[in-house]
Amino acid sequence: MDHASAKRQLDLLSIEVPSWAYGNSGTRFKVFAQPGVPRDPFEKVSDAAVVARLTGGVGSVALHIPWDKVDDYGKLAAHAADEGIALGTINSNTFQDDDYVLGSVCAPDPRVRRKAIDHLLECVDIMDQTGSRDLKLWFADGTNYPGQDDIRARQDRLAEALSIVYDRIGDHQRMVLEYKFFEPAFYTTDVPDWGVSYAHCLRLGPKAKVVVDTGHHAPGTNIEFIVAFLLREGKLGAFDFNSRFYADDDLIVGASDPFQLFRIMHEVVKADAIDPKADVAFVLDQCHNIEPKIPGQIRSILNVQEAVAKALLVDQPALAAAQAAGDVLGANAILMDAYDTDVRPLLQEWRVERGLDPRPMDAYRASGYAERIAAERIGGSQAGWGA
Ligand code: AFD
Ligand code: MN
Repeated sequence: MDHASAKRQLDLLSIEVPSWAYGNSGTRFKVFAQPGVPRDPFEKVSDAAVVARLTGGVGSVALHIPWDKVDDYGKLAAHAADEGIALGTINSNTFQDDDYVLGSVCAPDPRVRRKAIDHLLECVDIMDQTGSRDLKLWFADGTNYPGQDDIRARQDRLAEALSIVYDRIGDHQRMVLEYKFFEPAFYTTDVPDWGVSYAHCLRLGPKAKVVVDTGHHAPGTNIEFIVAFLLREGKLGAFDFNSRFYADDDLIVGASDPFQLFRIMHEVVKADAIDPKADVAFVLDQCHNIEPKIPGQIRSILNVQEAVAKALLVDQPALAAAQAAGDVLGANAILMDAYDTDVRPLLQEWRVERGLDPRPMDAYRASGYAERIAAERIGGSQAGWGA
């Protein structure tokens, strides 16, 4: 694709940032507090909007319930609109209540299962108020020891809960089911891989789709294969972008393996799925434990934009011809030519053409916003994981 066409495609790319990225976060060993961290969802939305205004590639901010519970979601949506960003995916949370010690929707106790289902239905009620399309379902459910519970029975419980929620969501809403191969459960996880998520979504119907969290695979997994397969099936609902070195590290997307991110986005571009009309949500799901929150999000958006720009530069006709001819090295070289292209000048041009500073990170540093929020956000209690 030529540069002008690539820029038009970049105009279409809309990434969703996570509200929880702006709050304090850490590992099970320590959560490091940072100055200026938001104290409520309104301040989180304001920080997300700063990233949106500087990068030009962010359309919405994902919420997490109960971390982002407010009395008036209409007021939060209006605040977001005033700041130039929309409210996006509603992330459910069935992993931080003592009742969920043996699972939530898959728990052996029907009372616990009902409590989890009621939470999911509450999230849909919130979606009706925020105008969100997607309900994110990630279940920490699983077991730690062989024999602890019945693997198939847990799938039956999961299917029953998903079916109840599916019947509740509206015609223009979706439920997106995320998988993760382990953690916090260590022996079985009830939605461990793309196949289980896909099978449940297939059974549920067209409003159920799979979420590919790039940090949720065993080392060495070919994620772009999963992405290509789900795109072909029309069942790729969303990404949760982050990167990992060893586990679900929730590091800055592209930081550990920019080539993998490029290969993933190459499949998305080839499927013409950058356009929001393709209904693939590009969501960041990260935690900036040691780096400043807003710059961490800006870097993440830049990494996704660079991977997409490289993928857009792949000479698709030449690639298809080389593949058809069985020209192994020729086809690989065509892909690598695009990956090896420094797209930063192209992106800087694109930003200037859109009236943005070509260097968003420098613009943020010069804005004084970090100093302002550190000075103003005194008192109250800083947002965190609620863990
Ligand atoms: C945790 C889970 C999962 C989920 C996210 C938001 O591992 O990735 O999407 O929380 O709820 O990171
Ligand atoms: Mn995720």
